[in-house]
Amino acid sequence: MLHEKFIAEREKYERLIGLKNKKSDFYNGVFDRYVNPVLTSEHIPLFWKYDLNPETNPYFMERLGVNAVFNSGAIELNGSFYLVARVEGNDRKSFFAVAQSDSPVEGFRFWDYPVQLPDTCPEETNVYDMRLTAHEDGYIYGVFCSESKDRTSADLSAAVAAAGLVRTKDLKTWERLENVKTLRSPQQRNVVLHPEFVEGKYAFYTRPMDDFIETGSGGGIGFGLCGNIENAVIDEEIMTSRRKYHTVTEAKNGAGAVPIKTEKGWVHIAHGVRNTAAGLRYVIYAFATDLANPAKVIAEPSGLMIAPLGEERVGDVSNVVFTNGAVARQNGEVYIYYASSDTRLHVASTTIERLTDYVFNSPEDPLRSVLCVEQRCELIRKNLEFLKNN
Ligand code: BGC
Ligand code: BMA
Repeated sequence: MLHEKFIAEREKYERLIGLKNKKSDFYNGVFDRYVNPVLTSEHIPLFWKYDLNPETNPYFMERLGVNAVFNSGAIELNGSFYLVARVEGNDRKSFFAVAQSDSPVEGFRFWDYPVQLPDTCPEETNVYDMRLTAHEDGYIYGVFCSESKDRTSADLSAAVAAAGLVRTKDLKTWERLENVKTLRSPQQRNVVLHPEFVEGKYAFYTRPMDDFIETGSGGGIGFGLCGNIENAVIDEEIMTSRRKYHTVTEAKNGAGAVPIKTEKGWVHIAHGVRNTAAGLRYVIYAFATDLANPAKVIAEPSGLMIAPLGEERVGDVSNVVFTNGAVARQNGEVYIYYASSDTRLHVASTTIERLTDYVFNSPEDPLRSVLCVEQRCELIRKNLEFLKNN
């Protein structure tokens, strides 16, 4: 017999999955926001959380709750959209799970089981933030953060972050490769595999850091090459988008979605962090690198592209938006999956044309108030002139 509460909860769940999404009235010309998040903890199947048998669970009680669903890798395969989300149990451990839909903005349903990663590192405690790269070698790679306790420190919360690496062809069978090693950086998070070979090698965006939280001498988003993907060793990391004083990237920055190829360059949708009295504030920003030399920044519009807005501002880790996945379609549509406050996953939509226009034609940050005022006055002067004549 089914528990009556299960029947009621199942109806709620089906209503949620069937909910139609629509663009919100937010406007900035760069991207659109959608009203409903695409994934939340409520999207987790009931049979992942409850024991459905009334004999062993008479009160229909959650036995293994799920706290949050957020930072997700994203890919389109044969006309379906797949999100490999970060699911965080009530126990604070994260894991990956695939949700699928025919639409990029609604209807995502989790597969019956989460991803069971091959257990190759006994000391690995937590995994999160997978980037999915459809590489020209024919595999889909997943690069994620593999976190372990720092046994050299007396501090119980001291941790080590490394870049884990898996590959698959169907998102079902995952082959685990050696963690990516960067010889000059003791810690790594936010590592992304470039989709094409560069100089005949695999190319990674990295984020060198001295410590688990502080990037220390790490100057920004790095870039390095390696010959062997099965035992990836990057000996040199050169800097692409740098952290800068008094900008949105001052405390740290990191690659987000896999770079999107456009006629004018690779468009990167990354995150920038600054420190505040209220804690770290994460925003999303964009830049472009050269088609032939994907490490070289050729355009970087001023400031942030997506900031936490309204309800997005509040959650487990408030004042955070974060992306690690976008889908750029053949027809030019782009869907950016971004999570808010480490709690839920949203979608923003734009197009390759708009993104390119934004990245290449928005002014750069002149880095000082006095110059920023000049920059703005120039825009105002032109506009007032324009309005006089139109
Ligand atoms: C958390 C991540 C966070 C990182 C740095 C990890 O333990 O799981 O969400 O990005 O710490 O603060
Ligand atoms: C990090 C990331 C994310 C998270 C963010 C804010 O460093 O790797 O997992 O969204 O912090 O907590």
